[in-house]
Amino acid sequence: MKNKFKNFINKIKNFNFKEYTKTNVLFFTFVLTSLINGMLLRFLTVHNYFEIKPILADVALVLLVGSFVYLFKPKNRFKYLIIISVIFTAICVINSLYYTYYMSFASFSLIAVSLQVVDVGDSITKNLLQVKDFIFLWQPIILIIIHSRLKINDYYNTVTKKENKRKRFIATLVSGLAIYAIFFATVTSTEYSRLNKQWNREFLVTKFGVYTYQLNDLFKSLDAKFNTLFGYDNAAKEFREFYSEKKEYKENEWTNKFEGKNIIVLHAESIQSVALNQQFNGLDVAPNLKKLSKEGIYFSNYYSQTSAGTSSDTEFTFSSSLLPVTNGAVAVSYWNREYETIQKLLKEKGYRTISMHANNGEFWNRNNFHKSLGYDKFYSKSDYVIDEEIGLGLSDKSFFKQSVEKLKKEYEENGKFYATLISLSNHTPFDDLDKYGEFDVDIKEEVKTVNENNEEVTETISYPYMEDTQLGNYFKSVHYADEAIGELVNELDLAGLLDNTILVIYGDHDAKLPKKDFIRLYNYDKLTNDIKDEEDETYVNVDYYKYELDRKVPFIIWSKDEKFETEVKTVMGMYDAMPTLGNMFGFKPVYALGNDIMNLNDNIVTFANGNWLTNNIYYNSQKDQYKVLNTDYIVNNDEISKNNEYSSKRLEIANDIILYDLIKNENSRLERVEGS
Ligand code: GP9
Ligand code: MN
Repeated sequence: MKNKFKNFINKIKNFNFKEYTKTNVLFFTFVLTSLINGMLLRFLTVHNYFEIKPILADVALVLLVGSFVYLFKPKNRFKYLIIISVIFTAICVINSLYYTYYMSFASFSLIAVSLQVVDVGDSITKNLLQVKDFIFLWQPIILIIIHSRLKINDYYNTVTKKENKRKRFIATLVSGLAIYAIFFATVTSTEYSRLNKQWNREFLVTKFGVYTYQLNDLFKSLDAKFNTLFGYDNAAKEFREFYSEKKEYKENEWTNKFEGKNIIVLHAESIQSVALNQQFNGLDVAPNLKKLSKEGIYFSNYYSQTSAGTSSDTEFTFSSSLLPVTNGAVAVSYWNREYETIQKLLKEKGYRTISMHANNGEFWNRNNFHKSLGYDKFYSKSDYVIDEEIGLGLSDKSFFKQSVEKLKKEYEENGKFYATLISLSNHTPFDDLDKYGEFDVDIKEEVKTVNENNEEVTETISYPYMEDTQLGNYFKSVHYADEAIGELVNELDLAGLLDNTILVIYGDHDAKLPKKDFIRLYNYDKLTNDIKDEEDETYVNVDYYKYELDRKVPFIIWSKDEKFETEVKTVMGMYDAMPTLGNMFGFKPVYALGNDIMNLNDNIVTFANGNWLTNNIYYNSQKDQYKVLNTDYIVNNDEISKNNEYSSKRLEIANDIILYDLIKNENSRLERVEGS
């Protein structure tokens, strides 16, 4: 044994590296280029520079996969390596593209959702395809060039004579395993747990590298399919325990206040709260929304909780008070489960439930998904005359006008209703500028000068400020969307549809705008037409937390009959809408994960990526760090871990309900038990 070990050490000592590389040119090129691409991807996405751990993981995996090349004859080795290279390159290209759009990484479980993204054709080509996403293609090209050079020099025949195939295979495989062992020895328990859960994908690529991440993702995605078959009992047990304590509904001044009234919900595409607070040259970006928010009940710290399913996730969470799945979109992959929704609970109270959206009914699988949410009728693109187009399709102004006519008819024929109108014009990439109408996002100033006739004249100077930025274009687009909302309110009023009706408006999610534009918005210096110096005492630092907090969206409840003039400042998520509305309209959800905000002074908003927010703390789950939002607030020791537990419990319960169809299955189990 001792001798064997000595021999082994001697072998390592005498190892002729030069000779080894010379006889493995193609393999070395493959390893090196794969590593460079893995690093490049991290540079371009998570800006993770030279961290050793993901490099170790990359080396280990590339060696392991590459080692099998030695089982092939030298002349066939190129074929094996080029196939693997193409796969590795595809992983990098797809993830780079995916990150540009979602700020996250691709997953096998998301294939169906990613195809939906391709459907947004226009915004993909204009917004997404960038040269940097295809830079990775150099790898297979280099491999092809080197291979043809080697062939010319009769390299492969020379190599065969010198090598021991089996030995090389085992040596490479063992090296890969050994490096993996070293790597895994440094993995912390948090990292293990996240690798197991697989939803914090940004974190995983940062720590494990893209190749190991993707391999783990493949196993996890297959595992999820298996789990649906096997993990049921455990999930059902957790579900029963979680809901065993009956939800207590405390009454408050809003209880049953709007019972029996019609409800019009406006799902306002990409409307972010920043737009409501913004003015240019004394003019509001969104004067109508601002007016409605002042007159109605305005929830000014409301956050969307979407995952990959964006618009559809918001529809899901708003309607069911459940969080979306973190792999895939409920609307696409899990629409055929049973959910408790606002629509269904109102139907029990005699409401007719209607949805309206002028896009293709297949988008986000709404044709099926809306039935599953409990809508009696879905009016989609084919029900509208496409007489004016902006961005993705029919303009909001035309959509609203036609929708009011339909709604009037519905009301006359079927009575009391719950109707959701999903707008479309304010969708990324906000570049239909000539259709939005005039709205300048510059700074205008009047200066008095003297002309050639010595007369005093007033001249207007313009400083470009937000002109020609994406955020500036967004404000122009919001200005149009807001004008359309103003027209909607008027048309509803003219049609007599505002009497005895409550209007509910929410921004469906943020508009994915670049951080650099927010830096300009807050720190513009008109004299230099540039950003203020960071040392300047008025400089606003747009860090991770500021950006995340700015992603909030408006939530407004408004009635023509009564002015509430109420602002609710407690932080709130999309999942709090159902219980809050339930209290006001007199329905009581059983499975809601959110809260009636009118009963709370503080709240926890759980985001799909594991981040959470209270009135005082924003917690960043990727970094396991947090920011205290009020300077005089002192964080209690247990608070972070308690809130982490609260959030992961809700993510887990929602995920299990969706995956295992627990509402349906557990209810039918109960019926069986009670019936027997
Ligand atoms: C598409 C519209 C936009 O019909 O609802 O969806 P999004 O891209 O925001 O998820
Ligand atoms: Mn949307």
